[in-house]
Amino acid sequence: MSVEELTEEKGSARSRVAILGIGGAGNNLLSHAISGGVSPTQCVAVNTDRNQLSACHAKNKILITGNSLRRTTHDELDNVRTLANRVSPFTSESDFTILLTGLGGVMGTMAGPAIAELNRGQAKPVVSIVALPFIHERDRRFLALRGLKRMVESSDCTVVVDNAVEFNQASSSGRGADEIASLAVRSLSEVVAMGSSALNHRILSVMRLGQVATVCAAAIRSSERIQSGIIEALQAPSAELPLSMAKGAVLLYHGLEPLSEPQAIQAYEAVSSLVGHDVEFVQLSTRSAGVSRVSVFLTGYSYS
Ligand SMILES: Nc1nc2c(ncn2[C@@H]2O[C@H](COP(=O)(O)OP(=O)(O)OP(=O)(O)O)[C@@H](O)[C@H]2O)c(=O)[nH]1
Ligand SMILES: [Mg+2]
Repeated sequence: MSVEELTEEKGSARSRVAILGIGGAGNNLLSHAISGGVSPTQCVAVNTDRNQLSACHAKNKILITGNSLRRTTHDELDNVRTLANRVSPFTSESDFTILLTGLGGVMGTMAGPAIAELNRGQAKPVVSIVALPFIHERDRRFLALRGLKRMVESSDCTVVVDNAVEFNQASSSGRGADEIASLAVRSLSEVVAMGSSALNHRILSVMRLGQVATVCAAAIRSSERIQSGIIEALQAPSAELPLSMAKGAVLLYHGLEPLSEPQAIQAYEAVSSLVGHDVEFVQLSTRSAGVSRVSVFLTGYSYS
């Protein structure tokens, strides 16, 4: 068993996290995360659509004008790179990037990977959280899978949230994918910002076990019920990937009190028994006065 509990280290330099939302889905998911408690000042919305951009709650906004994204020549790739460069002033001060986008449209599929690559080129990790189109968007799903290939090449880890999956969380907005993506952003950004560089290194090493990850979440009545919460969460991962192929798990718990060591071990045992084998495991608790929640990133999947 490889359980590793890492606790918040006081006094160490905090990481600064930039959260980017690209295109329509990216902007919506960003607003969702901000409504859930993410600070708008750390968020940057990028879009070709002026109305979507102005509706987004992010503090920083970049409007991409013209239809330059629609052509696909080599010149065009340079263009996408230039667009990506416009993001740099907003992310230069941060040392971790979370990128949110939908794949299958033009903006997110073209500019998302380019922006991820550019940020990562500056020696900063990039975790992308991408929404895949609904089943009825057949042509878009095809495009999205091609976009996903570029996204995984450009990111340290790509968390897939498939709109086609039926989520078990009764979501207030009726869109489980939005709820789970926004919870993933909130919990990851909070944990990265509060942790030490050693902790972030450990989280990243588990996320980098594969190119692709899923995320699962559930509300928990009390930390005593952590095992049943994990069972509930793992019933509905954000993409249809077999649990048995996961190699790692990053467990983030939000509750009144952090998980105790025995509870953390119970949590690990629940994850490993559902996956069917031992996994690399890191868990971290953050305090929250609201409803207790657990999110589990299952990592180690390859793109194919
Ligand atoms: N979960 C979720 N998915 C969304 C949302 N909006 C769009 N999507 C999905 O994301 C895919 C891409 O759509 P958009 O983000 O609107 O596309 P875009 O990147 O802005 O690209 P263009 O508008 O074509 O330039 C769609 O096929 C939808 O399935 C959203 O608010 N939530
Ligand atoms: Mg759009």
